[in-house]
Amino acid sequence: QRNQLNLRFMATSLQNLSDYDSSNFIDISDKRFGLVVAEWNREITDVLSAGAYETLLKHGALDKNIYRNTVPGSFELTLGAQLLAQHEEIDAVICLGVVIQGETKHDDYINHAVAQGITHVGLKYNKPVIFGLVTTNTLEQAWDRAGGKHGNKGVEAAVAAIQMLGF
Ligand code: DLZ
Repeated sequence: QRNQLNLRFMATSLQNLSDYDSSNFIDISDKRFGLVVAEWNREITDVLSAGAYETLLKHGALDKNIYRNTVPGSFELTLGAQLLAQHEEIDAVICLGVVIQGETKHDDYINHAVAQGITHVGLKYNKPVIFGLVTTNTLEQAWDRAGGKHGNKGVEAAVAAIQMLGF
């Protein structure tokens, strides 16, 4: 049984962020999405943003219903999410950022603040607010999750939003 558990863990930990099953997706052609994208590590967050945007379009969202906004860094994702989520016409918010570990614990503080903050926003407005934060030790690991060997976290975040709209 232990081996089975280990195998299951490995399968989960190696899951490609861009692999998903869309067979039970709802119609999202009338849904409005807010994207909040951190400008810190912008080359990477642009790729996450493109992944999320293209995934929404691929599954039926209309370009005019996707509102993309930037914030300076990941710490500001929470307020950006709230400013979008408070609008009744927004159905789901997708937060995208890249936080790389440095010499200090800044990454821990930012990651925890964003996780708690956007959880709060989602519960306050009763709508999906998705945690599309890449949190890695190195830039290379971040690129691996932005169109690299582990897929694209932006794609995963968009899929999570669609799935939660169908909940
Ligand atoms: C200050 C800072 C640092 C050191 N590192 C990152 C990072 O890796 N990723 C990121 O998105 N933002 C970082 N920031 C900026 C903070 O998120 C925030 O924008 C500033 O502290 C201003 O509140």
